[in-house]
Amino acid sequence: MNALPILTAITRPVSASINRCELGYLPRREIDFQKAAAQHAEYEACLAGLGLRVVSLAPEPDLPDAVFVEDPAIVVGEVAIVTRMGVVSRRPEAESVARELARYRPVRWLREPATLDGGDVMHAGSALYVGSSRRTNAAGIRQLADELEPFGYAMAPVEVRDCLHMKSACCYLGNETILANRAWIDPAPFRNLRILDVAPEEPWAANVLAIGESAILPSCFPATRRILERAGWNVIPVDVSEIMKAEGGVTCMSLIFEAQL
Ligand code: CIR
Repeated sequence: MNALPILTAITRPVSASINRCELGYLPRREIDFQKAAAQHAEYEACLAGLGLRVVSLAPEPDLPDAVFVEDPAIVVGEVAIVTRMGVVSRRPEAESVARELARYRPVRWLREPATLDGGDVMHAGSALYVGSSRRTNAAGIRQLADELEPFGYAMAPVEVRDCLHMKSACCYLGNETILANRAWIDPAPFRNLRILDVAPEEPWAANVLAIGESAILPSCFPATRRILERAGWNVIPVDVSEIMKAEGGVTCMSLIFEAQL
């Protein structure tokens, strides 16, 4: 008899070297490692509180961005795709993520000349929106399509500007709805979805992690919180101020998928 699938979140602790992280659009600011680690632990507790099984990978103290496990892989029901990340310094993060994913899915790898970060991929049912960004190139989008279209996923490319990843600009909330900052994306590919706009004074607020009716949102975005609550989401605010200095948000720190173990 098959066990019921369990919503699983792969995470990894903040690296002691996080102050050497990559940055795309933000100026470098000192990150308090202890505080970042504590905020990360709260984030994991929040996932566990929502009923997820949290699988924490071993730390990678010498890989500054290793906490951002969303970027090295895309996981769908049938397969896991290990990406070839857009910055060379991050590519060694993929090996350990792939090893863990191999417990749950067949694993496939993107190859040169593809570059693609998981932060540029948004699932909405069988539609996959993929941002064309400084980190994700046309070969990355094409190889991802070649891997996933045979399983029935439809790939829609999205132009991203002025931010690191597509999911800095828009995230899927469920119920055919996205939260978005339209200044940073071309909204045309989302015409079949309802768009909730972030509060204009909170351009960074679109990176939200929706799990069922709940939405994990950085606590520094109270106006967008009200917008989400009015639309019916149960918002769970988390303080990720130190993580945000590394240009990360709430989706970046986990890889979430259903697993049967
Ligand atoms: C980087 O520049 O790659 C990291 N400092 C931040 C990555 C954030 N990841 C994400 O939004 N998916």
